[in-house]
Amino acid sequence: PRLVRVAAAQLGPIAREESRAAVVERLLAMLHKAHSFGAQLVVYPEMALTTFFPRWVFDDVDDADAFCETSMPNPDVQPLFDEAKRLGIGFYLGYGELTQEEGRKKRFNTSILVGADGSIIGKYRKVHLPGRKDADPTGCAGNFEKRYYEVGNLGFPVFRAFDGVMGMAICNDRRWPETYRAMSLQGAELIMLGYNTGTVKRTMVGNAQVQEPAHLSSFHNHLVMQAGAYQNCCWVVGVAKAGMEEGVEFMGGSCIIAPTGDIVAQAVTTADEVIVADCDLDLSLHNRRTTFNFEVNRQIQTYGIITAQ
Ligand code: ING
Repeated sequence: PRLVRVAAAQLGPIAREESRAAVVERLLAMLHKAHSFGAQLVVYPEMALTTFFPRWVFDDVDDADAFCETSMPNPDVQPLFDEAKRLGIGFYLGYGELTQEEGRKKRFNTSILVGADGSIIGKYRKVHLPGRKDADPTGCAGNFEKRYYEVGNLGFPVFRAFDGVMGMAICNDRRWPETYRAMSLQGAELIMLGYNTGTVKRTMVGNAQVQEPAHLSSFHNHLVMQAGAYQNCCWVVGVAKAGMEEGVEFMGGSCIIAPTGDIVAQAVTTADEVIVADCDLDLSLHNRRTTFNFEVNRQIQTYGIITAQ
C-alpha cells in the first residue's frame, strides 16, 4: 500500500493585529506536533497567516493588501519553510496573494503545496468565491470575498507528489461537486483544502433576518466533503480556521476522510489542534475500477448541460 501519514493542522482564531511572525510560531508548534506523530504532509487552513479580513467591508478596497503576501516564501514564513525542510515534511498553506498580472494588481485566495525538500510543487487559486462585492444593508452577510479577490485563474491542477496524485481546493470550493470531479478526472487521489466557515448563516425572509438551524453548518461541512471523497474515489483533508475570531464564530470539524466517505480522524476543539491519519492512496483503486469506473460508467455525451450553462 502507498501510505502517506497526513496531519490536519487546525488553527484557532487569528486576531486582526496578530503579527505573521506570531502566527508562524503557532504553525511551527503544530509542525513539530505533526512531526512527533510521524506525519509526512501537513495541511494548514485557508488564509492561515492572517485574520479572515473578508468579513469586513473596507471602503478603500486596497486596505486588503495589508493582509496579503506579495511573495511566497517571504521573510515572515521562511522559518516555516526552513523547519519543514529540515524535518522532511511537506505542507499545504493557504494565504491571501497580492500580485501583478496583465498590467494590473490582483488579489487571489491562494494555496500552495510545498514538498519535503522545501520547494513549491504547485499553486491553486480559489475558484468559487462566496459572499458579496458590496456592503449588505441587511447586515446578514459575513463574507465579502468578491470585493477583494479575483476568481482563480489556474484551473483545478493536480500534482504528482507524496507517492500519489495530489489536488488542492479552498473553502467554498468544497461545496461544489465540479471541484472534486475536475481533479478526480485527472487522477487525484488526495484533495486537501482549508476553510474559514462561520457557524451561523443568516438570510432575509421578507424583512426579517432568519438564522439557519444551527446544526446545518456542521452537517453541510462534512456532507459535502464526504460526498466529494466517495463520488470521486479520493481522500479529502478539510482543515478549519476555527473559534471566535474578531467577533465571528468559525466552525471547527477539521477531518480526514477516506475514499469510502468515512471520516477517519476529526478535530474536537476550536483551537490549534493536530489530527493525523495513515492515508492509503491505493484505497481508492477498488471503487475506481468498479462503481466509479469513469471510462466505462460515465456517459459524458449526456452531461453537456453542466458546462453549457
Ligand atoms: N466561507 C464559507 C464556506 O463556503 C459559506 C462561506 C458559509 C457558504 C456557509 C455557505 C454556507 O464555507 C468561505 N470562506 O468560503
